Amino acid sequence: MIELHSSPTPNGQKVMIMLEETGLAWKHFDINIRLGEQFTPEYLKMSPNNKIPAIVDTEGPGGGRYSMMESGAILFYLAEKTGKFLPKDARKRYDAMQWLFFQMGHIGPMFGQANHFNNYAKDNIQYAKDRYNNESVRLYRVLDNRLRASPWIGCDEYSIADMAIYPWTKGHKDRGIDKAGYPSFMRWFETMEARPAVQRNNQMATDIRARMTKAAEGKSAINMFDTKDNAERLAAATKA
Ligand SMILES: N[C@@H](CCC(=O)N[C@@H](CS)C(=O)NCC(=O)O)C(=O)O
Repeated sequence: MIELHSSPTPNGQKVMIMLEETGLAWKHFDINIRLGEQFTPEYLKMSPNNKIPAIVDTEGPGGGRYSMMESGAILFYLAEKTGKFLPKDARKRYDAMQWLFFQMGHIGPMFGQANHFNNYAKDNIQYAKDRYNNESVRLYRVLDNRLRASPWIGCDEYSIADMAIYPWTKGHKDRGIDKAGYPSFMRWFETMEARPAVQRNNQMATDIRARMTKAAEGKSAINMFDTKDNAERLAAATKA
């Protein structure tokens, strides 16, 4: 059984999609990052960087529980465990890995910072907004170009690269990304949304979010974006 200790953000959803696609037995354990649950000593044992998602495989390598952080590594682990969604052919496998790393190194960080400076930063910093918004639009162009040459992002097979990228691109309309300007991206996006596992993920993400909101009622939220407080929270939770 795979325990997914997470929240349904894009990084959490990519793992949910993979778990649904593979048919592995799994269970979601809510980690409410707005309440600071990523800083508990128990969670930090699974995810020392205090981020979601983390998994525990109750039948890990060699037998027994095995925990992991970092969503890209988790997708790779689940692909190797099941023999699914990472091609056997070496060239295709390396192609898929390049695009998985592209998501981890570019789409996640740039879209994440754009969201931060557009919606959460306490100061209105135009330079930061422009930098990350421009990068985000550029990355949609990279995706559209790639998908003009390839049916799927990684290679000619559906893979963990597609699963990693899809949840991040759900906000494409807000960025003015449409069929006229990005036809190949939109063809892929619609193909992704037609997959039953992706549809199940989207419904679960809505349900889990509602459950977490309800569980948080009456509790005080942390300011997740205060980096000084976060450093202190981590130090307090891990002091020797
Ligand atoms: N590279 C990490 C990024 C994970 C990440 O940034 N998670 C965010 C939510 S999407 C988080 O846990 N934030 C809580 C915090 O910063 O304290 C991964 O892909 O797993």
